[in-house]
Amino acid sequence: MKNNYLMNLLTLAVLFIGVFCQAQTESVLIPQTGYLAGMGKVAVIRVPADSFWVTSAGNKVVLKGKLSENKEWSFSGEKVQLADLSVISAVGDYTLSIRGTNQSRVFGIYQDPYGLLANAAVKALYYNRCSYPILPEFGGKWARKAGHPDTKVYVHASAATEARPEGFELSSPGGWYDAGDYNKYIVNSGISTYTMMLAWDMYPEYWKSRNLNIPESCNGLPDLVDEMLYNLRWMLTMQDTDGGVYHKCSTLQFEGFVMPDEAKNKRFVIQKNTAASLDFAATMAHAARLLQPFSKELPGLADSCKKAAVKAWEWCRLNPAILYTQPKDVGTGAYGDNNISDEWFWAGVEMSLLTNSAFPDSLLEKLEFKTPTWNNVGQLGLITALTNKGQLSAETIDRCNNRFMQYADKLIAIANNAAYPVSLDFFAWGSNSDVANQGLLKMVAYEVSGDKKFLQSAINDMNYLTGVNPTGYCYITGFGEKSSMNIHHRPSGADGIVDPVPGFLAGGPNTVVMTDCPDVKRSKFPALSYVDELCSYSTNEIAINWNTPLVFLAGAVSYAGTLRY
Ligand code: 9MR
Repeated sequence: MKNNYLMNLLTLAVLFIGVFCQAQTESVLIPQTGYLAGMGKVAVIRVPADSFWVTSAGNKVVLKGKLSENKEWSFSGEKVQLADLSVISAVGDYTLSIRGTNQSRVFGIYQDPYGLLANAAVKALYYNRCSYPILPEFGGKWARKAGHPDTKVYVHASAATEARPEGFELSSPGGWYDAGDYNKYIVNSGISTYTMMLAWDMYPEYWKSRNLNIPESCNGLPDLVDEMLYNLRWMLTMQDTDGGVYHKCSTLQFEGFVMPDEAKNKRFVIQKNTAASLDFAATMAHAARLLQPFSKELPGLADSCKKAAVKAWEWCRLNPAILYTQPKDVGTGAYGDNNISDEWFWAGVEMSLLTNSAFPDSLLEKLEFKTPTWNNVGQLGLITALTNKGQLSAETIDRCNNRFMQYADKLIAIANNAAYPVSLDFFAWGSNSDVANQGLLKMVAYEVSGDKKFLQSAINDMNYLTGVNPTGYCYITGFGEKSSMNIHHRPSGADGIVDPVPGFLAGGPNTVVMTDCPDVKRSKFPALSYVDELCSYSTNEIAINWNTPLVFLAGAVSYAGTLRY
């Protein structure tokens, strides 16, 4: 009896502490993997107050400061204030306390708060390899059997030609599973593979020394490049003999939440189209140049990429506007895109660098450049142009630079005015990847201009993803004290292991689909509308095109904190 009473009391106490701590955690938002030592650091405060103080681990007060004016963020329907902690630069653990409230939070300052995360973001792609067993020595408790050999996939009616009629068998093994589903899509693979290549192009010194403990780690190539190659090689299998490229290698409908080796439905290559072929041409053209220095380790591969790029490009010139339409019997990801002028621009830039063909000048003027996504790839063309200056005329570079920097400046202006210091002005499906891609653009702007405001803003983007956001989540699995746990990812859902596969960026809040978890009440504010439940395919899925900008950004800011300064 007495024991029962004590137990109840204990339970109540635990509940109370739980609720209390929760409230505390939510009121003071800090990046949960730590701040980067030598750079600016802001915390977002969600209780009204005037000032704050910071104590070091030894309980010494190291900073007293005023909070900024409060500002409203319409995306989360709240007013918040900022605590500027920038003057503290000594590595260590600290406590930030808000005067006049009982709110405080422990935070860390480190030389390299993003290095492990950068590694894990690449490793997540390894965990998502198709046709591949994840062995315990590389995958730890997330080891699993290989799934989807894809050595026999079938030509779908929508892709049938005389040479390859409906039902024709071909082999399309390897590549990464696109996301939480087990299918493989060319348009999404294009931007994802490119983003990995860009990370290598821009930060070779950083990436060449990173050991990710993947099976290829000792093959003499950088692990980042090895992981990229796993998807690139699959992409090569998706080209038809006439040069056109299939949209996807997919089952007719999504598989259930089972492990890869248990998902055995027939797979098809579906409908060639111009967007897929342009993305393919751009990616292969870029790869052909990137792989040149590795011709000893990878004999013939750069050449094969070049041939594939030229063939796809020629096909596009003959078939300039074939858009993907989802066949009636197919229900997997559509990735349909009705505006492909940005794809024409990106592929045009890559082809012009590869084969000395004309630069797509008219598109450079006409296009509206946006934050990169699978259906908005114009910026990738600008980035390639700006990072390969040598081969283009000074006048072309100037024009690319103007267009690119105009957009980068716009991002900074948005972040400077926003209550949360990020550049989002819309919450799309995969909003977190927009933050990551905006961070990527800022890092490119930083490299191009040398202006540190871009680096600082990219770091703020990283901090948003690791906890300085209205939900208080660190959106990267396996990192932070409150991180996404129940991602919409078939292996994570089916493996019987509590912890999700680590290193994945959850898609993030948005209000596009409010009904994916019918039993969960969703906030109408887009920045708060995130559900850490497996059912939430619209906010809690993971995807290769969301993880690769995280790879780029985490690596770039980790480089800034370590090798660079
Ligand atoms: O990322 C895609 C997003 O932009 C679309 O709005 C959404 C709905 O069509 O689809 C997303 O992509 C999904 C793809 O179709 C299938 N694999 C999972 C992708 C991430 O949710």
